[in-house]
Amino acid sequence: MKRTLKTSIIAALAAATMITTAASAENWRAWNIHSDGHPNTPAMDLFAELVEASTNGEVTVDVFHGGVLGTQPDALEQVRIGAIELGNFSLGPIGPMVKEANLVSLPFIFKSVPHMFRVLDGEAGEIMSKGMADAGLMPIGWFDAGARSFYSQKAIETPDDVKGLKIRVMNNDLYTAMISAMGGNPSPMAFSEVQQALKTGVVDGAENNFPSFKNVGHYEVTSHYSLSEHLIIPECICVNTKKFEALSPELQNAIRASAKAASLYQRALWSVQSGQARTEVEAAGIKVNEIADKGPFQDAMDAVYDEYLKANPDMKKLVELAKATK
Ligand code: GTR
Repeated sequence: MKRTLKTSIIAALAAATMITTAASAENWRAWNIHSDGHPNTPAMDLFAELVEASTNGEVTVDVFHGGVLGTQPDALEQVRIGAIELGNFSLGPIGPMVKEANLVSLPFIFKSVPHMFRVLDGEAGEIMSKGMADAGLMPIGWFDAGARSFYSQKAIETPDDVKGLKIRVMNNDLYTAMISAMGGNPSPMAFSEVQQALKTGVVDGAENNFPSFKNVGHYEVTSHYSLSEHLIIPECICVNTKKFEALSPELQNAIRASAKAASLYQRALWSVQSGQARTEVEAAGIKVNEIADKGPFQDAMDAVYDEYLKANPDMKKLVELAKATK
């Protein structure tokens, strides 16, 4: 089934966008933090295959999985300066570099993943994409990364349960403010260090979606996953803007179409594999608790919004656009 879907995507895209004229070949390097077993890895591989097929080999992409080209904030800087051409990035660590991208890092800003995609497809998404492209990170595809929830050695049912806990977050002041607003101690840290930090008690907990919780072994060193779903953060395929714009319109179209097809494939994989990841961690002994009333968590975020919008009044429009999107 998986193979059939992938094969037909490649055939359809190659037929629709095949470039026939030969020019000088471009070989691009792509950063991916994930390894085998995570939906983004085959999606990035498919992107590379589609780019090669649809540009008739004029552009080829080598994907480096497992974060071997550096931490996410470093890789983002590398793409901005063109040392690496592209990557699959979370918008979380993009927020400190591109103000507009921080919309998605406001806790509970989206009602659901479909709502997030509707916002990205609307005016707010256009404004964000422009801000990112201006900063050197042009988004050409959007991936699903589900919702992020807390995990630790105890169940978290209310914001009070976060009090006093040291919680790992990604690099972004909004996340440190979010944890502080609940009385916890935020600890920004690279993804690759989190498992060891949880194991040795350097942090008491962290927050992520099920596939990442499972795939890098965080579930092996924690016992409870609490469905706070406080952040719904999209991911992008983001390309160095100058390199992308230096290509002919035909090549740009072929690469955009490849990113779109790879994104749809990623979303299809995600919808299946995120559920599987939950089943697997539960089978391994993780206790998953629902949080029936997320109201107290949302109320605790009022102070985060107030402070953020006071410091960034120009972000009010984006927040309003997101909230007004049905
Ligand atoms: C994952 C995401 C990564 C990285 C990681 C983290 O869900 O896919 O890009 O942001 O979370 O927590 O650092």
